[in-house]
Amino acid sequence: MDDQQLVRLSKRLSKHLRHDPAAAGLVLDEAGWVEVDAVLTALGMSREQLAEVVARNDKRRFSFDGTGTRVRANQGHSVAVDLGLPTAEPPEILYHGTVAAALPSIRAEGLRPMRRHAVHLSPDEETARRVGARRGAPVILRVAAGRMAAAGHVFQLSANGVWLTDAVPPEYLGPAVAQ
Ligand code: HQG
Repeated sequence: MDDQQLVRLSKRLSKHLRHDPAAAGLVLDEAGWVEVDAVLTALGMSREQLAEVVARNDKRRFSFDGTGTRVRANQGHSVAVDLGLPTAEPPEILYHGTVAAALPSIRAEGLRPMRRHAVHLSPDEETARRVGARRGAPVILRVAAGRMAAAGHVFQLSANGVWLTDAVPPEYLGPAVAQ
């Protein structure tokens, strides 16, 4: 399939596997999984197309389970799911890409999950820059993840390399660096 179709199918999958399964008549289990056959029927795609979207997706947003009979989004949900990810020891520094307009509120209350389940943190500045750039001119905040973990904050690493945590209090945020 061409790149445009890949993006289109990926967006539809994201919508239904993260945010609105009911709109496609799908029901996610508590860990976010749904039967592949149900997805194919609901979204009108072939098994080969689904496999290609899962394999070629630029951010590896989706995974099949071990048997290949179920599929889920790796992170980014707004519906209630417990992905069951193990807790992981983060690197000393993680990064968060955002825009300048959000900074006053972020400085006051720290990073919050907003409409998602967890705050998403990036392992490197380039990834954070791209995340921030979705909303405008990106700025990057350094997050003292090592200090947070030492203070008892829990981190999880999604299957596609995104670090997840409940919230980042302002004292763990470094200066904002415009890109
Ligand atoms: C901001 C995409 C005001 C936060 C990306 C962000 C990522 C605050 C926005 C993944 C705030 C939330 C997640 C506060 C946080 N006051 N604004 N206290 N705390 N914010 O989309 O991190 O393509 O939910 O800075 O690439 O931008 O969907 O989070 O601007 O990996 O796979 O509130 O989503 O991946 O926005 O992005 P989001 P995010 P996908």
